[in-house]
Amino acid sequence: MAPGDGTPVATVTPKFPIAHHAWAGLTLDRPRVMGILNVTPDSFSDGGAHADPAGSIAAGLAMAAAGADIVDIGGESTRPGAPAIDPAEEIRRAVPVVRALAQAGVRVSIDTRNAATMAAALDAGAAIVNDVSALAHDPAAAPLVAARRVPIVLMHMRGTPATMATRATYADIAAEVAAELAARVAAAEAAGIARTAICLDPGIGFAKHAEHSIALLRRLPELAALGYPILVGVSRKGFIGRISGVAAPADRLAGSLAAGLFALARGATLLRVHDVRTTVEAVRVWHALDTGRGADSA
Ligand code: HH2
Repeated sequence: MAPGDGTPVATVTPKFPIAHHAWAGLTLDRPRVMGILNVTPDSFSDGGAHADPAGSIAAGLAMAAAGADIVDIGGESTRPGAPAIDPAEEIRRAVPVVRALAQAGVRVSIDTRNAATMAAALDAGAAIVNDVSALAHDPAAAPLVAARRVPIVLMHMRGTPATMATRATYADIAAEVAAELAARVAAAEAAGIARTAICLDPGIGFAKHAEHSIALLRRLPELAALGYPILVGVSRKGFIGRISGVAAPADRLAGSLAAGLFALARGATLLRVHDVRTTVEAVRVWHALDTGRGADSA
């Protein structure tokens, strides 16, 4: 299906009455919000904003207070073309922030492709691993996640952030992404990771041009049909800039909300976002309308 060809999107049915098992200690009977905390100098939308640990810790606490269910801490930028960094540097950036937020009672995920960083973050109190390579980058990662029995986000990507732009060729994007994610699920389960530990992510913007991200979001029900909770990260991404004409990533909140709510209506259960407070408000209203259960249940 070509994007923008006027093909109707998949039928929408309220999905939150259909309960998933809990994931990462979160019941999935309502949408959940993951706040993005990049402790990097070069992330695409907030690089350098949280360069010192004290500022990062304060920002993470503010996200939790604003209603984030998870705070996702990343010490390596995965923007298109970004170079890989040494895990020791990633650990140096991320782990003090992980430790402080975990000690404050925040549910923390560590956004990394490196097993050494996963181990250090888990030791410091992280509760979830978020791997944009779906455990393909580091052969030590899957055994580690299995041994630690922690929840894991398996995200779809091809190649590496440095090479992924050259791999964005699809004949049938939803079928190919579903098959490639299913292969990563099989590898994870073969390594001993429990089915209930797994959450899937379409990897919006990773080895995907704008038209691919749009087509994949429209066909998200086909990924949800794999039977795992779905996390979607659309916040401030390039396709939103392309559609809305907003060049500066930090100014893409309106488009990010529109795309996030669209994803929730088509099978996503968790949203990974920069703007936590506004997203939580929007999600509460959307959920009350979707279920008809009223504001008190949101
Ligand atoms: N997107 C980014 C990084 N990590 N993890 C998951 N599960 N899903 C995503 O869509 C995703 C992710 C890229 O966004 P950001 O963290 O804002 O920027 P950068 O990679 O430049 O740090």
